[in-house]
Amino acid sequence: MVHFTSVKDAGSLDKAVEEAFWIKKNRFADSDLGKNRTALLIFFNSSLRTRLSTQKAAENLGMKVIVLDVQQGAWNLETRKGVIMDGDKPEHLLEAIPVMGCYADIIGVRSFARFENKEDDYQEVILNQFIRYAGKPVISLEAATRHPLQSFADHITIEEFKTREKPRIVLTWAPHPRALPQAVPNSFAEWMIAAGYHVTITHPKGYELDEPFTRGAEIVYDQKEAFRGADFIYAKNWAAFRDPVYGKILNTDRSWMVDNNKMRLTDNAFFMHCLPVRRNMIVSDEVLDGPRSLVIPQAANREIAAQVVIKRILNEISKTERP
Ligand code: SN0
Repeated sequence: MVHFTSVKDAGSLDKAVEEAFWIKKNRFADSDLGKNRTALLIFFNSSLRTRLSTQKAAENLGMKVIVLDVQQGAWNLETRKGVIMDGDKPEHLLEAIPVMGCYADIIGVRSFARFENKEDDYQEVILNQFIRYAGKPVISLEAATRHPLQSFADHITIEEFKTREKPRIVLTWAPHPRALPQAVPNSFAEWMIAAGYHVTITHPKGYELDEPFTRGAEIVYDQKEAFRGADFIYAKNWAAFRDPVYGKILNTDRSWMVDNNKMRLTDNAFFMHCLPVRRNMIVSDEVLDGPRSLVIPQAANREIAAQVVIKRILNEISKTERP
């Protein structure tokens, strides 16, 4: 594995989960693997879990970690190509990326969809510039269209809690006051389908996701119908994908919130969310604080997912460096 940006970079998912379970029990078994190596984590957007869990995972493997929050203290970075830089952005990504590559063995990047230009977002312009110009392995810490470390952690969590071979997973849209990216639902759907689970997606009309991510899932517009028989409910808000309303909020229908009444329609399902979650918008307190909520185990598995990915990359680096 050279870069990690989607489920495709995980290879066999059975093996990835098996490796995750092993690492969970043997977190410090490879604490020399990353000796004298540096992970640079770059954030264009806020973070709590991703920042902490990725740093922790890299440190478990003996790496040194530098975190750069672009909003706080770094030069404001120009990302558009071919512009005259007479505005408020003193440095271009085209120099910043190879410079960062000089100081790091692995680069993690968080860069959300900007909702300014759908093509730029869906072509992953920023992430791909890192891949092209850093000269080092790149890990997506949530890019414009995917959040693969989250989906991997979600997969590990489902494997820990499932009671049948192929559980019924329901991804439900839920209301939110702001327009949020499609990265988490895209990536979750894509990963769960690749894992071979039975996947249903429910959302109000108009919130259809980009089809390549959801191919293989059943789309049900009636949320209650979708919840029947579910083993896992995964809630998430996202803004519209389709033109001409890309990145817009179409509907804030509060009746889509996940509450105990809806959870009763399921097969005693677990509740999942990637966090941060807006209480009593996305999900009621009673569900989030209830016995079937998995949001904390999911977050705990972020460290494990990141450690599997970083370990594989470190192994790859040592292989290629060997004479
Ligand atoms: C991000 C998202 O992609 O939806 C990160 C999720 C891991 N979430 C937010 O930006 C939430 C912001 C808010 O105002 O609640």
